[in-house]
Amino acid sequence: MPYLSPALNVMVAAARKAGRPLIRDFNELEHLQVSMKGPADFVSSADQRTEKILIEELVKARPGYSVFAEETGAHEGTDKTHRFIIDPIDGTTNFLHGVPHFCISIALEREGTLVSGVVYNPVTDDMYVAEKGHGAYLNDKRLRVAARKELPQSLIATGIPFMGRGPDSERKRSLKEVEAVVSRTSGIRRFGSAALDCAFVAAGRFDGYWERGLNAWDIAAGVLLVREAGGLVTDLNGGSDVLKGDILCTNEALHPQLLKLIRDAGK
Ligand code: 2AM
Ligand code: CA
Ligand code: CA
Ligand code: CA
Repeated sequence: MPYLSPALNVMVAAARKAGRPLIRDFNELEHLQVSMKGPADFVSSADQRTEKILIEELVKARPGYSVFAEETGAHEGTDKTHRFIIDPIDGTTNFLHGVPHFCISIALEREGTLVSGVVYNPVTDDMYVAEKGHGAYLNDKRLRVAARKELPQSLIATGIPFMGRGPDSERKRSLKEVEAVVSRTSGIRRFGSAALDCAFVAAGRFDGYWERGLNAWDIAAGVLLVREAGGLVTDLNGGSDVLKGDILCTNEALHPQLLKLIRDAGK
């Protein structure tokens, strides 16, 4: 059974509560209001309502904690040491197209360190949790990153900058990286949810995952899942600035090989 700290219990309960209406929305997509934050950057009434429920539930249980969430930004609490980082729907494009691959992502930081994380897919009812020092779980099952050591045996996930994210030069660099990785591995997957990509690495389904240009809310919970499953997470310089948005998650054996492949391709 997973170890659920009191805070992680609160986060799991909030994700479940917000997940129920989200499933109803997913089954009635035609009733949603959808607007655009930028080119190909959609937000729906489901993203906004999910975020509202999550913040209400979390702040009710932990008054004073700060919150940083995709749709409403920073909410400064009186407690400066704790911060929830929330992505109400990670994979909105999938959600809006009826593709059942999206999730709720909630992380908790204490003094700038990630201590608890939840990634919840309400369609499959898969609840991924991690608590610093206590491992990562999918429902009741302890997670461990894959043990594969060779690139040709590895299945690697990524995200390719969509229209509107960053300049063309960044998209070209990502496509060069994709070309390098696809030609040296068992293949690439681009599923469209950064948090679930991390969760799949933690579960040993994907051997690695990299992406550039993300935000902290996309990956905060996922980073803790991978670390607690025994994986290695760095930025794409090999450093520890992982919440800045350029990320590589994999096991210790593949990490140096993938990092070199990706960096050499982008030069
Ligand atoms: P979002 O669904 O919360 O916006 C995958 O590349 C990541 O990029 C996802 O975590 C997704 O988070 C974000 N993203 C934002 N806009 C996107 C788009 N138009 N297509 C794909 N991913 C998008
Ligand atoms: Ca979004
Ligand atoms: Ca996201
Ligand atoms: Ca989102």
